[in-house]
Amino acid sequence: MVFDSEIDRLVRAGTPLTQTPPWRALAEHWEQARRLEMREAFAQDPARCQRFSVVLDGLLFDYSKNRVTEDTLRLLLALAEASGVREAAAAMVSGRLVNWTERRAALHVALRNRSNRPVMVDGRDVMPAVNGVLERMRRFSEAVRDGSWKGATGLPIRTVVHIGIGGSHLGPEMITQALRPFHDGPAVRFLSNVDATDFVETVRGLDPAETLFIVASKTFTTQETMTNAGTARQWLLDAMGDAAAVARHFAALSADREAVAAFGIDPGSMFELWDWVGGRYSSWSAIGLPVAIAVGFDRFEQLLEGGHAMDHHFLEAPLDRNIPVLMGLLGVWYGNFFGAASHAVLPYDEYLALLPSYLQQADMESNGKAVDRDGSRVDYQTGPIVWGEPGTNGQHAFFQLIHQGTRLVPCDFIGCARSHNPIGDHHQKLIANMIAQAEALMVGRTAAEARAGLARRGVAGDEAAALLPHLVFEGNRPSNTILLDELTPRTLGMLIAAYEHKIFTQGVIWRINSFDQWGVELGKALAAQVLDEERRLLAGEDVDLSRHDSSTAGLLRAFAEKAGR
Ligand code: G6Q
Repeated sequence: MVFDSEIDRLVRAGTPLTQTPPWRALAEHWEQARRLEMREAFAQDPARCQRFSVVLDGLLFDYSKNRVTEDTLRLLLALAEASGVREAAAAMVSGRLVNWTERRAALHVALRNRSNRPVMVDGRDVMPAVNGVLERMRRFSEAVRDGSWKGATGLPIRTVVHIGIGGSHLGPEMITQALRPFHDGPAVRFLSNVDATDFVETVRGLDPAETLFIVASKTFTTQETMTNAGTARQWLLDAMGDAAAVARHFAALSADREAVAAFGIDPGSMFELWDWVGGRYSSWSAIGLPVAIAVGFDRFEQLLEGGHAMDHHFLEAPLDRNIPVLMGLLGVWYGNFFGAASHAVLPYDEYLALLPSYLQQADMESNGKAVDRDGSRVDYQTGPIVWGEPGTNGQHAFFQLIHQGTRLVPCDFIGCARSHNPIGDHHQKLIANMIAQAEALMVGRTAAEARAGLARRGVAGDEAAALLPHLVFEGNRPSNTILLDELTPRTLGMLIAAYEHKIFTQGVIWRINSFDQWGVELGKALAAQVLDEERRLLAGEDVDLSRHDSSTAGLLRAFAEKAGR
């Protein structure tokens, strides 16, 4: 094992995690802390916001609207210490095999290591390779942007289509969309689903002679991506008629040089990533090429700088002032002690519309695990269900449940002080909504307040009594608010890295491997097997489906019958 914490030693000696002293202290404390009313805590301590917030470069993290006291934090921080969060972080950034089930390092920090300090993997510094690929990305993105990269007929590229899925898609698309105000390069579209509709709609209206496809796949074997890449190549060849055109219209982002060459992509247009870059942590690598093409390489570097600044903070700041550690601990507090099953991400910024689905993968694929570091089934909750939509839209949809439903849903509100589109009072309204929602979730509405409201409306007697229970809001619903000065490549980099380290912190506390994804691998293998059976059924063969349950076999036969008609 790459690090050995106090809790590891206790667990290995037979004490379950939830019976270790730091965990038990929290469980005991929870008995009274669960009764804490935030509204009273704020009334008693006018400095609560100041006490429970951290400012870092253009990012304010306010966690004062949480069901915590100084004691709660002290106990949560003790859990982080005893879990070895610091040691684990040091192990990760020094290239140790923190992804032990795949015998790999997890070095996304090296991709944004602007200090350039050596990072060793298997005794070799990876920084020269990282910087080499970045330099090639700079040259290539500049050539595509300034039109010196020509298509096969001599025309410059007007549209880039990025083909990838999962970790090779969600990050680049989310970042490209978030940085739209900075777009000054060719248009960028994203193609991910194996559903041909996605292909048809993505290339609709494009001229092949002015289109560049970027095939992003670390393994270069993923069914969806390779199918889309093959269809894109055919679409190009149908229009251009010359196989040589592929070299001018395709680039690849991958760890597999041979597979890229076999597909027919020029090695000069291949940008490498390495096995120590996890898919969902790969936007900082060559996988970020579409971002660099859209907004320019200098801005891509600013994104890396923001990530690097957050790495520095995560590694150096005391735990009680450490944004990702605090985010992680609050998640543990709600998930493991209050029983919250989900976590809502609510960006009040249209440019961050894809952040919830990006974080859904980052978090759920990383911490959706039920087996601990020693291979034992855990008997406590691990990663939450992450979901969300931008505000204010969400307010008119699912906020009802967060305010008055039976489930506790801790929320992250994310907004920016300055808008890229300061038109009229839109931005004031947007942010007023965000701040008001967080406040309303916390304060709720008491029966006395609801009664007073009814009286003001002239509703009294039996009618008021009947309505009253429906108008009461329990309140005491927790949220964090992250306020960025402005959405820039740098603050976006900080935000993403903060969430990455939050996820890591939680993985360490839950003693799980946040860097593997056997569930995804299973999906990849199963699809291949079933596809083979489906094809044979469609060809009219008599296929033995007895290995399947009757539902699966029945669905396969029904599909073949209906599709074959
Ligand atoms: C991410 C996962 C997964 C992966 C995709 C695409 O961490 O591993 O989402 O990114 O399955 O894989 P390829 O990049 O190999 O095509």
